[in-house]
Amino acid sequence: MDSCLRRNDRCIMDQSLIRNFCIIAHIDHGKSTLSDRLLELTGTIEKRKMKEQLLDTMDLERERGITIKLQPARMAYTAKDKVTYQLNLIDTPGHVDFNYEVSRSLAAVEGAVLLVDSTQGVQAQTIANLYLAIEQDLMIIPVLNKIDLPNSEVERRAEELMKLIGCKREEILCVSGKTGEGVPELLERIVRDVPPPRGDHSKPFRALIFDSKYDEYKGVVAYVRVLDGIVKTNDPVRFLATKSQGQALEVGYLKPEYKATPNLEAGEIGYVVSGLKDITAVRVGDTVALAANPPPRSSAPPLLKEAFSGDLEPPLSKGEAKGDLIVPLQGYREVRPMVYAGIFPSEGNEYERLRDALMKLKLSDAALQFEPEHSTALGFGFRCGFLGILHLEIVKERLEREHNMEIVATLPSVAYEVTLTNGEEKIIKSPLDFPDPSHLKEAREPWVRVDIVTPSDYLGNVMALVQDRRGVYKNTEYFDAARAVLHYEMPLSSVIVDFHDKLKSATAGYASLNYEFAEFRASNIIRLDILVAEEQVAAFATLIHESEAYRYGKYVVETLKESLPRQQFVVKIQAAVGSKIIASEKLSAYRKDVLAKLYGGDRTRKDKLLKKQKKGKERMMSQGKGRVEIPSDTFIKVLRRN
Ligand SMILES: Nc1nc2c(ncn2[C@@H]2O[C@H](COP(=O)(O)OP(=O)(O)OP(=O)(O)O)[C@@H](O)[C@H]2O)c(=O)[nH]1
Ligand SMILES: [Mg+2]
Repeated sequence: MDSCLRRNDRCIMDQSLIRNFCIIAHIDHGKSTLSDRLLELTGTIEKRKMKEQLLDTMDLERERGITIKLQPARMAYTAKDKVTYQLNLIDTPGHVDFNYEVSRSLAAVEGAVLLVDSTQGVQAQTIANLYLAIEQDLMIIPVLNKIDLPNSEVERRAEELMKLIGCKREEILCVSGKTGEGVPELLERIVRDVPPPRGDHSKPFRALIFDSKYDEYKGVVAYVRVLDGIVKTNDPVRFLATKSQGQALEVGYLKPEYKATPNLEAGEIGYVVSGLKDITAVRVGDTVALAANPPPRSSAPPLLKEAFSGDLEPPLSKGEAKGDLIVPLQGYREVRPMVYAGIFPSEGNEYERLRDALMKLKLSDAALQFEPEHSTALGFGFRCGFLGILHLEIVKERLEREHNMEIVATLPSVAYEVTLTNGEEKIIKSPLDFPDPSHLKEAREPWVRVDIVTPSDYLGNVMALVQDRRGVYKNTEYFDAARAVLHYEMPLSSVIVDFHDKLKSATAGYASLNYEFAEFRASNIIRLDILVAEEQVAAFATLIHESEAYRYGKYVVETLKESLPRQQFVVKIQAAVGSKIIASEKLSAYRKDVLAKLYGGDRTRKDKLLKKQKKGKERMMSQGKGRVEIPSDTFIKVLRRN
């Protein structure tokens, strides 16, 4: 690149030639496809190597057609002014469950391309992600996409965008990620409008870790945004919060594959291979500095604060680096999981392997949380926190695919706060930890603020659905007569499992949903147990609002009846609250036809065979074989609640 200045014999990247930006949007509005065109137009990827949604690098992303992880890519772009710029793009996911990826990406850049599908208009995550970008004080470039489609409504959607961000019509670009129309203009706009980074080359090196990854060959790789200074290959580095030391065995940028460079400098986005074997040494949100530059003694690195998805502190470029002393950047607050579920190895002796797999996975999935848990039925495993059901499914699949683990996941549940009669306060993440009602003074459940964007025609349906889920109406805002945003407060437990599906079917697929944590509120929570063949299935125990226990109990019992394989004996399936059975079904026995080979003969021979079969079954039951193995896909079926 011809953008290298020389100072003190060092090659210095002129920051005025760097542009760092994200693409943010509602799910499926075309972020990854637009990224393809940017990579293509800038010649970053050769035509013959181009494939659709190239930045969706995980198999799972390609199979499902959704982005799960943020993905940086560097491009060199020679603009109309004949100057070559370094563009650092980060493609982000649109699904609400991967929202933490978006907020971490936003902290690494100066600008955001806000993409809106011109056939769909502004949706719930358009608004949510826009607010995240505004909180970070980013330059926003509004773009309407998919203008090649016949049902694209550019002017109407432009009105929506103008209303949402208060921009002028001429500021909105119109593009097609499919055909590439309008994309050259977008590149020019990025160069013109996204502010260049303002780091200081002369200060000691410090960089924010916005993502990390476990690479089989390289070990732990940190994705960084350099704030100040420079790091060169083989420089000794230290991680301020974890206090670990390593060596920058390799530094470079992503294209999106690794491209090693001699150094990384102020303003750039790239990666540092730490050379550390310990997976816990590198943490997202931490600051990496040179080992020669210790933090000031008076201000030990602050612990990263607790927080909620999306709600994050800016990566303060305000933090001062005084002399040789490095002040840690104010990393990310940790995410607040929305749902918890137990994850256990199918084979009891695989606990250690599961722990190792979870730790490696956490490096590339910062929103995942876990702590050890023991269950009498399932043995040693982990209680894991997720941002939603899709997140849970993805983690489960990644454990199976990338780490070759066979696992059982318990029913997901939200966390509750309880106050015991002795005044003790507890957070309950597993139904089995819920206190006996006689010790319980108060239980509180999490509530969320919910935004639903819907065509006005379906307002009635949406309202009925939310009411059915204990929702509390707040207010409505209109984009125009035909589309509105409804604001509600709802218990999180009513939202996480199947609310999105139900909302889609109530609105012919048109409504979209976003939610964020509000607070814990006092609630009548009870524990519902499921018994199969009179034995409690720990993995099915669930905490639920009293008013929903009957309906839910009945649902689980019926689903189990449909999906459990038949046994050689009659299986009772029951839902119970304490000792009270509130729903019950019987799964009839699978009968081996012992008379099949019998032809002719008299009644006594038949009776004899049947008697023998009955005896056999009795003996089996008395030997404790009346137990029912529950296949893991049955758990998933119950969980899906279709
Ligand atoms: N006709 C047309 N289709 C498009 C355009 N852009 C994207 N698509 C299609 O829209 C679908 C979603 O595109 P993606 O690029 O995966 O969308 P995304 O925003 O990255 O999705 P997530 O990352 O999962 O949020 C794909 O089927 C694309 O082929 C466009 O400009 N025109
Ligand atoms: Mg995508």
